Order: sequence, then structure tokens, then C-alpha cells
Amino acid sequence: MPNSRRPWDLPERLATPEQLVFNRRALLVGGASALALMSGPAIAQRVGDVDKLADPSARLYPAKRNETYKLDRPITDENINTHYNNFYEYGTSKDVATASEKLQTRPWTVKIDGMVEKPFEIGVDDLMKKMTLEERTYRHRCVEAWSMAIAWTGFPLKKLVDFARPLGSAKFVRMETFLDAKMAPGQRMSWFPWPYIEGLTMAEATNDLAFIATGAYGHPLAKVQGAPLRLAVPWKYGFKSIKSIVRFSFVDKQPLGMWQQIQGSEYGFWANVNPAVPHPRWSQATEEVIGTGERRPTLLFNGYGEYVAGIYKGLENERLWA
Ligand SMILES: Nc1nc2c(c(=O)[nH]1)N[C@H]1C(S)=C(S)[C@@H](COP(=O)(O)O)O[C@H]1N2
Ligand SMILES: [Mo]
Repeated sequence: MPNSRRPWDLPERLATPEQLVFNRRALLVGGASALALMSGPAIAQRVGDVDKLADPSARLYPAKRNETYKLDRPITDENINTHYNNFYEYGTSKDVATASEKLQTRPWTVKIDGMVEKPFEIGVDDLMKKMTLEERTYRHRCVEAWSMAIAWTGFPLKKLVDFARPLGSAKFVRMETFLDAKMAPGQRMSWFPWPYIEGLTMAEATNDLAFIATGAYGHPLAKVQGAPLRLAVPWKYGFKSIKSIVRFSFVDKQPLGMWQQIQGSEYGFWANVNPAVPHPRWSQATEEVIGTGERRPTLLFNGYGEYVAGIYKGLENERLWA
């Protein structure tokens, strides 16, 4: 071990008893990889770092990159990605990194229900054990006309759908974020119809690109990124990529997303990226690449048409773009 620092050497003010227990367990269970994670000069300098070590899934990272999904720009700096976020459960500003530290990601139970052979619940760590984690680099485009490129770690949503055993009659996957105003002060804003909901058709959910992220930048997700599991659908505007999911329901009616419910004229169900269709209040033709000051033209389906355009054949009468 190149560094003599051990978890139990953490300064008292950074370590709660629970974190010490988790850190010892990570060390025992994780063996060499946990030791590797704990080495290095910057260990436990910030509260966030302590949490990364405390995460019982930390030893699953980094995962092997799937090279199929290539970027045309650099990955957004991690520090920029985690300080320019939308996570309304923690406030309406982009500066929610500190506020979201209140999110408690363990224990975390995921409920699978609706039109499935048999509804069940599973802890997030048990779920991850059933899946093979991989890294993917994706570009994301927010409806607010900014974009980032992120190295996610996780598994295809299709794997979770298969694991859930939906009935043939299921037409949509409805996803739900946790509801706990004690843990998320933003949920006291009673004019929002909490919990956050999003939905995909089965064809969208089982497409290769639809991804459940459990990590980013080679380690478990930061809380502000929607730990411990969130959706990543890079051909759609950002609001579809629901964070901190606790429930996947298989249903036969189109789910009503939170943004759609608040302002359906601006945030529709399909939410596919199309630079030719403006948002009612601004153009969608270009995007600001966060962290660079650069503006780039926005691409149809955010440039992922080769993977997803086929899903929308025959749906020309639907409002695919807003
Ligand atoms: N639960 C929840 N999920 C959410 C949001 C939110 O406010 N709450 N914001 C959405 C929006 S608009 C975007 S752009 C992305 C932002 O993800 P990021 O902060 O990881 O970039 O999360 C999406 N998922
Ligand atoms: Mo967004």
C-alpha cells in the first residue's frame, strides 16, 4: 500500500461512525481494488470523497469502457459536471452539489411492479450484482440549450427490463424518483407535482442506447448526479434522464412526466432532440458546451439517429419533438 493513510485515520470531523464501518467493510470485501481506491494523496480531503469510499459498490469501478459510443468532443471536466446540475429536489439553481449531500443512498430499494410476471423489490447493490457494469461516453443536450459529455458507468436499461419480466401487454416503463421531503428540501416546493416521474415506450427502453447509470468518471455516481441510479437517454432532452430512481413500473398508458404535467406545451412525452423545432420560448438550433464557452450546432436526435430513428417510424403524427 503506497500510502499509509487508512480509513480509520480520517479526521474525526469527516468521519461518522457509520462511515468508518462502511470503510472497513469496503476494505475487507474489496481487497486489492479497495486498497487501490484508498491510496493516493487526495484521500478524504472533502466530505464527498469520504462518501465515495463509503459506497459499498465502490469496488465495482472503474468498469471496462464499451468503445461503441464515441464522442466528437472532450469529456466534460468532472468538477464542472458536478457543479452545473438540474436536481430540483435540491433547489432550482444549478448549484445543488452541497444541498444534495443530504441524499441518503443506502439502504436503497428499487421496486419493480405493474405489468410484470411477479412484482418484487431489490436492493440497489443486489441489482448491480445481477448486471455487468460497463463504461460509456455519451453526449447530453438539455432543453435549456446546453450540453455536456459524460463517462457513465452502468448497464443497459434493457437488462433491467429483461430482469423485471414484463408481460407482453406492457407498453411503457414509468420511472419514479424517491419522495422524502426530509431528505430533499426541494420537495417542499408544493407547486411541483412530486415525485419526479418520467416514462419511455418499451421500444425506447429496450433500445441499445437507453442506459442506467450507477457511476460516472470511474466511480459511483455523485449524489448530485442522481445516485445511486439514474437514467441516461442521450437522444432526448435532459429532463427525460430521471435521477435517483426508486421504482420501475410497467404500464399500458403513457406515463405523465413531471415536466409534462407542469408545462405540457413545452415539455412533451417524446422530448426527442430536433434543432429545427424551437422550444416555445427559445431556439434549439445550437447549444453551449458547458465548460468551454463554445456554441455548437445541435444535431437531430442529438446525433444518435443511427441508433434510434427507427423507433419513431410510423409515429409521424405524434408530437415527437417538443
Ligand atoms: N429526479 C430528477 N431527475 C432529473 C432532474 C430533476 O430535477 N430531478 N432534472 C433533469 C434535467 S432537466 C437534466 S438536464 C438532468 C441533469 O442531470 P445532471 O445534473 O447529471 O447533468 O437530470 C434530469 N433528471
Ligand atoms: Mo434539462
